[in-house]
Amino acid sequence: MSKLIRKITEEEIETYERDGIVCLRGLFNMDQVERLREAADQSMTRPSDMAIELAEQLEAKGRFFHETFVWLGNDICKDFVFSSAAAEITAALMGSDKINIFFDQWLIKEPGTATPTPWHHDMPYWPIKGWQISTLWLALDPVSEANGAVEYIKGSHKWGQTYKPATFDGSHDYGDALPEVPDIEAERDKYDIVSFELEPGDCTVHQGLLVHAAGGNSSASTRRRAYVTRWAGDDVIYDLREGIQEMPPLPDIANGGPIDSDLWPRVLG
Ligand SMILES: O=C(O)CCC(=O)C(=O)O
Repeated sequence: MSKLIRKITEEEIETYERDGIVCLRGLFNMDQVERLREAADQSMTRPSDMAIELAEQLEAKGRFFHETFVWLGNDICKDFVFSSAAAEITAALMGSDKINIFFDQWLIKEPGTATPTPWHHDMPYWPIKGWQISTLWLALDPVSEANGAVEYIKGSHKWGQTYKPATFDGSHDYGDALPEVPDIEAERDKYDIVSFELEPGDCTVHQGLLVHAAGGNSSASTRRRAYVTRWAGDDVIYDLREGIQEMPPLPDIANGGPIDSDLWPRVLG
């Protein structure tokens, strides 16, 4: 039975395909938001091995909390991954029958955290290949430019270029095989940059090659808690190679084949 409270429209699908980013409002309710806020508190007080304190590592003020693969150890997140509308939303946008959860993630910037998220795109960090890869960025607080709304360059998923991953905290060496992301800040006018003011329960979905970044949280008291889920569709295959993001132990599956595994289970299809 569908978990969607309404259909994803043709216009939303077209926007996602054309721009690589679409904003969807009100598809998650406050009950879900409250539960995820509770899960965020649990993670922030008892972080897993996959947590990183990014501001602390940079010796910067505030707190930029980052944790991946939360659902593996948190029942609220596991329930969201398997029982919310998120998989159906991304299936509709990507035109995919099958959906695997790739991973989930906290990206939480507390008030007074100047640390930006650098311009980057997601695919080069990950040991997977394909077009049907998307991220659902769910706001658990009101989000505006002041507290770190994500900015996206419309259409950059179709530039036909893959860039070297930008290290968020300088702890990982991704090698020199790929070119650096252009200095977008120096020439912002050249790009079609979009961002969204969000209410709790609103989300954006972006394609895995879309170039994006975020400022710090300069607000005095508005937290910026985001619960981010990464989803893989029909055409995604395992692509184990040098220099990928740190992950839990990787599954024993054939390189070049489907990613179905305990780490990346099917949620739909
Ligand atoms: O939330 C942020 O600061 C960055 C978001 C991001 O990089 C992503 O969702 O892939």
